[in-house]
Amino acid sequence: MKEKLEESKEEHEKRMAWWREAKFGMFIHWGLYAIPAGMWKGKLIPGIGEWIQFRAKIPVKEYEQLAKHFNPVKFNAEEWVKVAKEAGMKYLVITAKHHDGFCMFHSELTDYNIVDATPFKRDPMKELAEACRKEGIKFGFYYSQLLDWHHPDGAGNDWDYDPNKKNFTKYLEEYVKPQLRELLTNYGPIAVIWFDIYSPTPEIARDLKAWVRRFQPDTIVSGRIDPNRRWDKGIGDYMERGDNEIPEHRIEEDWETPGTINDTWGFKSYDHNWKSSGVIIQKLVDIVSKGGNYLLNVGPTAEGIIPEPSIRVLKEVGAWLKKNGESIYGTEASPIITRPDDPYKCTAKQGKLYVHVLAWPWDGELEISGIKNEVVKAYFLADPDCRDLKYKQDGEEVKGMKPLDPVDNVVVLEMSNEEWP
Ligand code: JFZ
Repeated sequence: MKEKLEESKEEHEKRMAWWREAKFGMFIHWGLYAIPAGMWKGKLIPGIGEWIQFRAKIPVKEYEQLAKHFNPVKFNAEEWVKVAKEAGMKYLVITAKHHDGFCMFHSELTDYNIVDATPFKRDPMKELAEACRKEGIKFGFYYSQLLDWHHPDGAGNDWDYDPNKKNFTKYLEEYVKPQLRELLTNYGPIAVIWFDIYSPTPEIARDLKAWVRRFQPDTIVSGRIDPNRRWDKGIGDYMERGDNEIPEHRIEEDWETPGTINDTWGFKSYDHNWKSSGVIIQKLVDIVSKGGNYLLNVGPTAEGIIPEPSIRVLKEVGAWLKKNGESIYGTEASPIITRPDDPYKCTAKQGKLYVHVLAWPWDGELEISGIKNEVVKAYFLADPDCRDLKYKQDGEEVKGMKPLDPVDNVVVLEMSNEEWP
């Protein structure tokens, strides 16, 4: 049966309010693929870790065996949620079912789930939902609605199943929808359902969205519910960018960049290409200055541990946010147009312009243009005493300020009145 959906702009605005304030969330890719961790039968399998079954064309019967060995005894929901909270993240989205089809939650629809098929026998989604509620972090599920390499009628696995014999409608009606019902009724309030690449048709996308609304009208639906990659308003509640992709300019519509700290989503034992916390902070600032959110991934191990290099980076980002969070959370995109090679990016709140100086000019003096108001005070946001920074204003130009921090010196310019920005 097809769901009907009509909803007002007000309902949409209300649903998006927390998300627009939040700016920064934790993505978690966790599943059976954490066991091979990028290696199959002694071979390094190139590409992102969670795609190993596809890349190595592992037969379902073989891949399934991994479940018997999945026993993440070191998993601790409270610890994970604390890592997110300490990092300054406001929401958490975790893979309930990725493309490999293995369910990381207890499902009545299949035994291929963490409670029934593994020695672990616990439902980590229950524990995480609970821990998030306790810590005030919004909780959401990633759910692969199109690709399912395990289900005979799901898309993507043509090495085990004949694509001509697949019945996608059956998979959708008798599997995907009932599973979404489980996710939306057994785990308390669900902040986001993060559908991924891509619903086959606009009709199916709309139907899935209405199905989500039926159980939890406040749940935000990701942009990849749309049939195609799109950079305009589609069927989802916001636009999802490509992985790690940041647009060149400010975008008015709500959008999010999903990002990795190294080069994989699911854990890979030999991916050590970690971005530094400085790079992550600058990406966060870039994204927020253009009006977007940053959903930053961690890929826990098969033992249930978030890799130490990720934790270190997240701690450092969190420490920076503790001092400079005012310039991120609840801000608006930059009222000033900056070019990619400008040494600063901006965010704004009423009467305040936050100038994130990403690379202090070599001559040591910062010059900002496009200031359409009189500046009455300048100071570093990280300075608890808000000591005055020296500057000169000449029309729309503010010049002469000197640096403090090697990564991002957030300078606050307070305006004489609140009409701009
Ligand atoms: C998808 C998944 O296939 C992948 O495993 C991971 O979960 C990631 C977050 O999302 O991969 C994509 C989807 C879209 C683009 C790139 C990778 N894109 O639009 O550029």
